[in-house]
Amino acid sequence: MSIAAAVREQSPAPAGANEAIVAWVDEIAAITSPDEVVWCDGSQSEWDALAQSMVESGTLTQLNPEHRPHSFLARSDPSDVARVEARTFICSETPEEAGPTNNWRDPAEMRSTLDGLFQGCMTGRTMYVMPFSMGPLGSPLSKFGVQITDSPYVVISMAVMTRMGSAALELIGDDTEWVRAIHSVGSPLKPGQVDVAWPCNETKYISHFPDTREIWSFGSAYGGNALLAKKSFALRIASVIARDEGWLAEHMLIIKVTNPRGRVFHLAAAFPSACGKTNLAMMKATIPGWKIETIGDDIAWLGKGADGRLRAINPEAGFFGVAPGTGFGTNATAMETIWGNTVFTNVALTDTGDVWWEGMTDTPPEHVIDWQGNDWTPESGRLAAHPNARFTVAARQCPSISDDWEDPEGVVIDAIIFGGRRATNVPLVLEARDWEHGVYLGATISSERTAAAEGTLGELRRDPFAMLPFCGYNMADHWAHWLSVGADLGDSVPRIFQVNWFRKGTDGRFLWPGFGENSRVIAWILDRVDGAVAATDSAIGLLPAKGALNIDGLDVTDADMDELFAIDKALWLTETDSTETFFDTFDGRVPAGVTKQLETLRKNLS
Ligand code: OXD
Ligand code: MN
Repeated sequence: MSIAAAVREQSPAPAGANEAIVAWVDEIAAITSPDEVVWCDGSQSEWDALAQSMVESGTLTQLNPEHRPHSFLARSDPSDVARVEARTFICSETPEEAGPTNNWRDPAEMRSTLDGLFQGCMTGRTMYVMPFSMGPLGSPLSKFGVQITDSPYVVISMAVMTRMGSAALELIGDDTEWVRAIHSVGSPLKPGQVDVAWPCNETKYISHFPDTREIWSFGSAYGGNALLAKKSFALRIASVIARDEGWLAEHMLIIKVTNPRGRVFHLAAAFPSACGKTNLAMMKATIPGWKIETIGDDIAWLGKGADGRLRAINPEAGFFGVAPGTGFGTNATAMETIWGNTVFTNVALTDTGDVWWEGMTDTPPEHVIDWQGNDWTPESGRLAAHPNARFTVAARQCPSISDDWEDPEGVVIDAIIFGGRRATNVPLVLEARDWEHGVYLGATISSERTAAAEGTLGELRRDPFAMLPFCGYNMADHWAHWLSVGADLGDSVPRIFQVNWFRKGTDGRFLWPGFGENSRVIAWILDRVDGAVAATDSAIGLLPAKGALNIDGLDVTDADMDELFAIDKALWLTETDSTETFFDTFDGRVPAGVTKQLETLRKNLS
């Protein structure tokens, strides 16, 4: 009997399971040689049993239920703490299809490398099969995937982050497309070998095959490297599917906003990593009468609805949020969300069995166990939580979750926002003149790598559409695709805006208070959509007319307001040169609609 058949005899596929999935699972089991195959049903009892077994094996620590009910702490291997962009590959037929912003590998070469690595890589371990839906079960906008993994930590995380289990499997029929995702920590066990708390491998490959809609991930159990539904499927592979099918898979949060007149809007917003996206997704408005509710904090799938308007769903079911910096002062909603039923990774453990991280409280505890399991005091001179420490929690637990967050038709998007972290040039808020100009704003999103000295431009980290590490095909083609989606939407395209919470004065100080006060900017944006406030044209786009942005009660001087919107033409011209150099890296593939915007900007500035 073949290994695969023997394994199947031990743990048969659920009755009625899609035959193609069953055959594929057998095929992967034959390559990876697990001791056992388990088909996940996504039930609470399955989750609890896995969590309990990881408490027993030392992978998880159960937190004190008095403080944090039904919650756990995982400490990763210190070498496995974040997404590894340098080990993330797009294996399209040609390097041009992947484009200059991706690591390309020849698919045949990569397959041969992976064949070697995956051979027997699950020996001594259990192989879990996780069918899942990205997007609400049964929504016409949802897509299916099946992930195989040998990490129970990945199973309990995927169960929070996606709709995973029997209900998803039942919906995958013979004609349903599904994405194949194979993950291994790459750490086979010899007979009798004692496992470590966080198995992983120094060698890491996060490989994507866009043509066959496949993901192969080896060597890491952390976040986006291992929870393959998230960045790998919902962005890299989905962006290719979206290009082929005429929709958009974007690194965007989605919020619902109600204005004081009771009108409801929906906004999608793209920000590079570490620009406060979760804060905006869960923001409490500081101006009276405005209400913000959460639909998604990281990824949006957008497409033209039957009504001809751009509609969006959040394909995820949970939040994988960065813990450090999250506190009742900065994001009270996130703190309320993680009251319990949460898996924490690489945060500190307090003496009373709760979690702590930098920024959670103003005063640090006197003693904790740090993310590496060592004693820590405020005098230790190092961080108690890893800067990329995370919480994994169900979206439905968020007190600001919107009642339409699982609308199977998606919500109508009224405005799109592009943000970055810019000390110079980019004003607090700017409205695009039209869709093409908006696509230019998306294509030129960037963050300043180094602090700008007075009158200079800091070095720009280009992050077009905040998709730099997440676009599964040539970024310039992604811009062309945005242009064609806009053309297809015609007059019903949403308005596009750019925001920058991080502009600094010549004295190096942040000019804008940020956090909840950003709701004032959201209010201006939606008042524009509502036709309630004026804008003035400028060289770079439409700016709030004097007095149109509500700063009542804010401690921002008139001089700071002027600086927040100042246009230094010389500095802007330097930026257009930098943009041209960036566009040149795409070897003539940047669409004319985008290069034309650069010419217009230069003309306006000179
Ligand atoms: C994330 C990221 O983890 O964008 O969401 O890096
Ligand atoms: Mn993200």
